Amino acid sequence: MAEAIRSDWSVDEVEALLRLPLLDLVGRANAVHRAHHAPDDIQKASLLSIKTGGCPEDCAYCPQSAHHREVELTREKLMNPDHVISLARRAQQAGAERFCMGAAWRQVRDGAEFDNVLTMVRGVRDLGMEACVTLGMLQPHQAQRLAEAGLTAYNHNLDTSPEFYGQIIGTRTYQDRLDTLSYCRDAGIELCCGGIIGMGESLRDRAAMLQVLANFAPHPESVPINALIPIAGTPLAHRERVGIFDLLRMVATARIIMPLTRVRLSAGRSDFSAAEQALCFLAGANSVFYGDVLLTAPNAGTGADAEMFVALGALEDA
Ligand code: SAM
Ligand code: DTB
Ligand code: SF4
Repeated sequence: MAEAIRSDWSVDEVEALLRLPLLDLVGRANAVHRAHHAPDDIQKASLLSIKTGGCPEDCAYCPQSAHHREVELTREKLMNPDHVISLARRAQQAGAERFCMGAAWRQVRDGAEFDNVLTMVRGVRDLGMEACVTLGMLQPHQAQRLAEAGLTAYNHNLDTSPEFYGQIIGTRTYQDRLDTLSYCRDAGIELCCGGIIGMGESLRDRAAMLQVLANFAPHPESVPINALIPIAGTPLAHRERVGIFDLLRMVATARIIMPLTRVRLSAGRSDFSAAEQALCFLAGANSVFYGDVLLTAPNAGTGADAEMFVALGALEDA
């Protein structure tokens, strides 16, 4: 019988999972995965930056922060809804099931720009796609309006542990993040909430972040696991790239403690071979960002992904 879904994990328990012998960890994660999901169901989510750069927040990893003046990035104002919807249609034709739109805002302000985002959400839903947005902090009435527009999910990452957070972001608090997440939950919007590894955090920090996520009741419906893309001009530009086994441990542990969640291989995926990604799918990852770019950084191309999905599929008779 499948074990109960828990929301009372301790950091010690999560850290113990992260530290298991790798093959035991992956084996356990695979058993949980198969008890709750079809093993070949991998969601494809396409990303679009609808407003790029010039963000007042100081997130150390992010090329879109106005604090990192050395980053080479062209700022772009909010895109026109018709254009966004036409790109969503194109992503759908390429096989994406979810369309995620990101704006480099600290918070949403009521007015014409927010109204345009609501138009984008309605347009994406009218195509029959799932719609997700990530717009920074929200107030309760804004979450309500997004829900009324038909938004499927709101992306708002915790990024790291409560203890390490202050080393990465100084312009907002962990509690600010938790507040926005609770407004979304109250409005009936699914949560897409995860984090980044490879920013200099300890294994304990990784465990602590996963513990916060797994103690939401219900769990976030999607948990993106990002491997830091060190971007020139950001304070984290010189961090070493995350290795596959660190990513695998993170994915497998997330799967074990959040059995029903979609665990998404997110930023940094293009550094890993199809075989390495296949290990992550075995360990319970069942979603990817799909398309040639993430928000501003390159992603695994759709060509390489098409090859990978063919290789992962059933063999046809020659
Ligand atoms: N401004 C909104 C916010 O912070 O919620 C939305 C956009 S923000 C770019 C979305 C997420 O992208 C961040 O929370 C972070 O997890 C991820 N991200 C940004 N830059 C990254 C990088 N260089 N490597 C990995 N993940 C990154
Ligand atoms: C998430 O967790 N990762 C995505 C999405 N949610 C919005 C963004 C990754 C951004 C990587 C850096 C860039 O493209 O600028
Ligand atoms: Fe980047 Fe979002 Fe932080 Fe702004 S709030 S700097 S867009 S991660």
